[in-house]
Amino acid sequence: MVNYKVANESLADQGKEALYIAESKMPVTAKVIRERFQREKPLKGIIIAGCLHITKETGNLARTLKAGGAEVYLCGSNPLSTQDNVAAALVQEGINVFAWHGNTDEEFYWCIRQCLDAKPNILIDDGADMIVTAHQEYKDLITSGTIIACQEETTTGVKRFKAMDKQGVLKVPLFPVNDARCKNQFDNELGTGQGIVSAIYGMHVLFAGKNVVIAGYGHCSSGMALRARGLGANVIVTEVDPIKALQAKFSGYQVMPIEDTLANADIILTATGCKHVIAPKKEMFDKFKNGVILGNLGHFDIEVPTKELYEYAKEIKPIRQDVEELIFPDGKRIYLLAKGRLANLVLSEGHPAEVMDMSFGLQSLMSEYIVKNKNSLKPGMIEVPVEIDDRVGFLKLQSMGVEIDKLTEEQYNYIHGFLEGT
Ligand code: RBV
Repeated sequence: MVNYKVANESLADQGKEALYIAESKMPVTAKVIRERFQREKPLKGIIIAGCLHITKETGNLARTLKAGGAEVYLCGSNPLSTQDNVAAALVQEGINVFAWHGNTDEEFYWCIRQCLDAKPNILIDDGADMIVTAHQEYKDLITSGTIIACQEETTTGVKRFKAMDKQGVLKVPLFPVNDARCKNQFDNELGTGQGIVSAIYGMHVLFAGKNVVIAGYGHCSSGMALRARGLGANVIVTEVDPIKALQAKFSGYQVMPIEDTLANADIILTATGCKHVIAPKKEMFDKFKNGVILGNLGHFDIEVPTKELYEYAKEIKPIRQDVEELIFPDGKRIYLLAKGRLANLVLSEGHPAEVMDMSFGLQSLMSEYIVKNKNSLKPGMIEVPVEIDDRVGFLKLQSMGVEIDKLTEEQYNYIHGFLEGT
């Protein structure tokens, strides 16, 4: 029996088409690994719960896990990122889905609880909400050993788990899949980087000649700065980390405090993982240039002070799909993308299948690794083994028909030795 709650089951055919397109661009996850999983069934008898954006790419991860023998439960990791057609199609394929576009915060957690009620053995989270809920409300799943281990997809989630680990409250083995090279160097840099086009989808705006402020210069935001520059924008980067600020400066961007950018910024896009990148104060809001576009590509909707902006606005007008015009008391108009939520997921379809192929290839192989090593995993953060990271990289290259050199024995000994010098 399939358990589910989705928006509209009649969208399934549309969802199947979307899944089909993504599948053709995900040769690692949806072909090589899936075909082996199909034969070997490494996840037989395992229940996997994923709190992920319900997209055509995530759908293909779910199919691969199911091919490996797992029973799969899915809920959305953001109330506005669920693609309802994909959710409907997955239900028809026997995947348990609790997700619909536009659910309330209360419904969001109800969906998470439906997945946890299934007593999953592996949790795959994106942003930490499901695993934190398991720690707070489903302690028995942890103490009984039902949960073998967990995987985290995104930077913000990893940050939360590092804090839990430091405070001694992380009670499960946790693999920060985000931190693997095959994840953050492609999904974050290229996927989020290219996600700046969500501002174009949202407002149909020209970047060339605009003052575009990119808040942050980590993996995601440095990719965004590069793409904005490529579109001809005058890019200004804001940072709190001196080294990242230097990297931005030496890459040729202007660097300054965000407050100093406000009077001239035409577009402000955040991806810092922090809160209140623009301080939630009237004095700051009054500095905005008339017509500024505000968007966030970080995981949570608190980088741009959405709540305070709504409170300050005397009028809020939806003007396009997922774009609102906020009219301030002095008549100034600003444009908020996606209610301050991940514009790259809400306004476009999420990161392209080509990069999600690597992220989800890692998630698939890590699920297998967890089952194989279940008796030796200890609570706390555990790095993704480098061999698995390399394996996904190798499979991706192979799928693209790209060959690389191999070390000779002599070269191997040289780079692993110290005796040879001047
Ligand atoms: N993300 N998933 C998609 N197409 O399914 N797009 C982006 C997709 C993930 C990405 O891995 C990132 O770390 C996370 O969403 C942010 O919530």
